[in-house]
Parts: sequence; C-alpha cells; structure tokens
Amino acid sequence: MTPKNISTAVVPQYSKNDFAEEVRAGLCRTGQKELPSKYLYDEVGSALFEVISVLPEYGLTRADERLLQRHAADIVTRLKSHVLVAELGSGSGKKTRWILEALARRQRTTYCPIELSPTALARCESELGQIDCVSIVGFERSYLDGLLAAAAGRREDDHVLVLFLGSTIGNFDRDAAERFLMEVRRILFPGDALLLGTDLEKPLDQMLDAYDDELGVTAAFDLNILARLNRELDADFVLENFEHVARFNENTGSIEMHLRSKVQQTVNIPTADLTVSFLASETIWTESSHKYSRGEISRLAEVANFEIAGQWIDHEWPFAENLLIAE
Ligand code: AVI
Repeated sequence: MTPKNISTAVVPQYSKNDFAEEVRAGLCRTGQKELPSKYLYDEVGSALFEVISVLPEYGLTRADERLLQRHAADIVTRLKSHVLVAELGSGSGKKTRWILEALARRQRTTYCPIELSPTALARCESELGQIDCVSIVGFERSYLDGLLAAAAGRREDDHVLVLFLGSTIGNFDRDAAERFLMEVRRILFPGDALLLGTDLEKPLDQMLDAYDDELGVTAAFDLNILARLNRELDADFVLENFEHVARFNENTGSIEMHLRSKVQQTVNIPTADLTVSFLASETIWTESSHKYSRGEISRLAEVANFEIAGQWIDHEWPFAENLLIAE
C-alpha cells in the first residue's frame, strides 16, 4: 500500500569528497586514529544496527520503546495543543508511532522525520504513513538543517516537539552534546519541547556486553566501516587483520568502540589519496556512547535553557526519557 500524506524535501547527502577528506583527517591524526561514527551507518551498517537493537545484551532500544509505549499519553498531556513533531534521526520510526497516535487523538498532527539516509526516511514514511490525522513531511538533511526547515513550516499556533530518541545524544562527546542542545534551543521558541532519550549509567559488565555481544553483530557493525572504505573509497583493508574492541573510558563516562590492528600493516585508500600504517595493537576509534546520570541530564537541560517537565525511567534497563520545555 502506498503511504498517504507524505512529501519529502530532498537535499543531497555528504559527497564522496567530504567522506574521503574526513577519512584522511581521522586516519592521519597524530596519536589516536579515528573515523567519524556517522560513517558506520550506510545501508549495511543501518541494517546491522537494527539487529543490535534486538540483541539480548543490548537493552537500550527495548527500554526506549517500553517507555514511549507506556507513557506516550502522559507525555502528550504535558504539551501545548497544536504540535508539529520534528524527529532528529527518525530511523525506522517504529517507536514514534506511540507519540503520534497519542497526539493524533487530540488533533491533526504534522510529523517531520529528519534523516540523512533516504532508505531510512522511506522506511519511516511507510511505517508511519498510515496513521489517521498525521501528515508526514520528510527532510533528507542533517539534524539542524532539517530542524530549521521543519520549524519554518510551523503555523502560527503550532508548538514544535523535537524528538531525539534512542540516546543518539550519547554518541556526541559531552561538550558537543551541550553545544548541540543549545543549537536546538536556538531554533525553538519558548514553550516548544524536546523529548530526549538518554541511556543511563549501569554496571560495567552490562555496558561492555551491550557493545560486544556474543554473536558478534556489534563487531560486524564496527568492521563494516572498513568494508565501506573498501567499497566506496577503493581501500584495501583486510578485515581479518582487525578486531572489534569495546572499552569503558572512565574519564568521559563512555563506552568506546575501537578496531584493533592485529598485526603491523599498511593500507592504501586511493580515493582519499592516502597510505596509512598501523602498528600491531594500534586502534582506530570509531564510536563513543556516553552514559548519563540523572544529575547530568538536569545540568545539560539547564545549560541549554530548557526546563525538565517530566522524566520517565525504565527499571529493567536504566534509560530515561526526558521532556524538556524551552524557557
Ligand atoms: C545509535 N546509538 C545510540 C547506539 C549506541 O548505543 O550508542 C549505537 C551503537 N553502537 C553500537 N551499538 C549501538
């Protein structure tokens, strides 16, 4: 069935040149080599992430979904009427259904999923395109550009509700998270809202297992970034010469994913005009996932000029849904 009430504003994704340039910068760094985590999410990486989200060791997505399913009605009652929903990184859109259905019971609602991946956007649109009284306007853009464009479409009596779910904020370092929320706040008007999902601190073993599962799906997700460099930038990474490592960084309160070179080796990446050498045991840092305490969430909200209007915590898997209202 074709989804109804859908339109998409398309702006191209980052170019191959940007990709090559960022890879070059990350792998030429003195000290810790790194690759930007956004490049984990091509079509293969996004599909592997969907599998991670149902692994027994990774409770984060289930906690997020449980909270939204149980508390959507309560969350919605704390919002002003006439809401335009803008979701940053909507993914499949599955968990957003609870919020949209609760809003649509009150009045017609416009939903603006914002995604860089056209595939993810199309999936989200087909997942949510059939909800009565919900019109979808998708934005194939980066988070802030998309939010700016979505908010510009608000009608006079609309309030914007930004959804930033799944603890994607945890993939920003703490300063960048603060700056990002300040940018979001700058686009909003007083009384607008942000529903922010944050994964909370938990026992070390549980955190490590969540990012190094027994089946090796997270390892495949991590290694896929090298496979992607082979596919898209003609690199010659030999994948079995690297292994996935998850470690906790106590200074930053984050789980870090790294790819460790098992041997001393040299890799060519012709499209990035680069030859890079690795020592045995040297790593490429690919992602950080910051874990929050409740106190840190309050501080983050305050710094970005939001007031906390509600907080719901899952007790099976420590995770918080935080409703922030722009002051
Ligand atoms: C998307 N993000 C919130 C996930 C996380 O938990 O940081 C990404 C992920 N990386 C490995 N497993 C999950």
